[in-house]
Amino acid sequence: MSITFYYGSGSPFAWKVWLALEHKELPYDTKLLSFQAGDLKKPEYLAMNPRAQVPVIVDGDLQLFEASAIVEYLDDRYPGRPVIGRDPMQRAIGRRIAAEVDAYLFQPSRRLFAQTLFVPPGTGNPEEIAAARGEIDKELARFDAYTTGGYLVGDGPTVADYALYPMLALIRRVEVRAPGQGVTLPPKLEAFSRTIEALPHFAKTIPPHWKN
Ligand SMILES: N[C@@H](CCC(=O)N[C@@H](CS)C(=O)NCC(=O)O)C(=O)O
Repeated sequence: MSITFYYGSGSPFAWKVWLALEHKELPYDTKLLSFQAGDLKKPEYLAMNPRAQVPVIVDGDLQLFEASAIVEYLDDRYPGRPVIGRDPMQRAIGRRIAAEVDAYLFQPSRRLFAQTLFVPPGTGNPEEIAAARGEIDKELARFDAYTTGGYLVGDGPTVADYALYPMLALIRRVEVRAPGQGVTLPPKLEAFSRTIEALPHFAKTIPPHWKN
């Protein structure tokens, strides 16, 4: 039976799960939900995720939300092509970096996105934008120290890469959509982004509305 993957275009958390599904070469169907159309607030969706967020997967009797829990489940349930890492030390470090993305990089990023990507052009609060950019810069310096431009843990992609890359891609997109208000990635994180984008399964996971 195939997994059903509910996602929203451009959600970094959904993107993490999508990269993991592809990495593990699992069969899955996608359900693209529209934030604007209120798909996440519909009763049938709230029954799967009362927090009204993407991603969700359905696998047999299991309905699961929270991206990190989903990735953990996929590796437990389908151990082939592990995505968390190969040995206990790699697994611990991969989980730690993924947790750091969620806990520390996402917070200022979400504030920058709110003032640049999700408001009419030029209407974001300049002080809020400046503060968020400063905090993102500090966080990026930390993540930059984790990479030489290749994978974050070991010699292949893991959950650490699949957590960090989508957040970096969104951060980069701010400068494209709101020139002058974005953040420049440090060189090693730029190289890291190229490493992930070179993965054979990467192109399939690009947010659909970014291709237009
Ligand atoms: N901790 C959650 C975060 C999920 C989340 O924040 N999803 C956002 C999109 S990035 C969402 O669905 N927001 C609902 C909305 O904007 O209406 C996870 O890891 O899955």
